[in-house]
Amino acid sequence: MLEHLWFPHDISTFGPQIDWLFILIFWITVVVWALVMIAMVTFMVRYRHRPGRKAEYIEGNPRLEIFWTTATAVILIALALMSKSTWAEIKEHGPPGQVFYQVAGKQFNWEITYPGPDGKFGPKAVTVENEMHVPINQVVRIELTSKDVIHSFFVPNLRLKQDAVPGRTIHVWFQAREPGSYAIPCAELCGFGHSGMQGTLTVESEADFQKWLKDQYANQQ
Ligand SMILES: [Cu+2]
Repeated sequence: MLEHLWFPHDISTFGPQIDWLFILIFWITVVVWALVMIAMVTFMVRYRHRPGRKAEYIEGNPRLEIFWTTATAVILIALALMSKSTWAEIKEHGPPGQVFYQVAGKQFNWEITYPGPDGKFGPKAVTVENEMHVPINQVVRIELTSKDVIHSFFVPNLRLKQDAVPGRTIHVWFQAREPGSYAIPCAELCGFGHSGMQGTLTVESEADFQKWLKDQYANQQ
């Protein structure tokens, strides 16, 4: 029951790195929150109004201020260094692609274009709305764009989220490790139909994927 309060099931090769960073930042935040709450309650009790006691004027404590500013800076810099390699792998390079798609957000659908049997995004390419099929364990590379406003391509089970921006093509990649059906909601408020903008990612065997793709080519003609 409690698993619904935590992360959706991770099927991405880079998912464990993202989850690890998230949990690390989460617990740092929990500890800081607890310390702030303890300090606040302590001060509320200690400095509460008592008849006859005179208020004191405190000018500040430079040593304490230097301490918490430095501690915050050290935590931020450490987190930046620790997340650098994950960011570089997901957003900058990553492995070479095996399957290539073009995805465009538009009010209020995901348009997924599969290359034609010739492997090109030419006249034989097929465009399907909201249905993304990928072969399992293969590196999928997507050229992501938008036809109207800003959308966000979000696959929670893949730990993948990227804005789709009109006039720009942004590359994203992923490698799905488990077969199944997963939601692709739009994660950027894009208009009145935003809440209903959702595609489906189907991760399946290479044979099932090829069969499905062949059907799409046949439907196109
Ligand atoms: Cu949207």
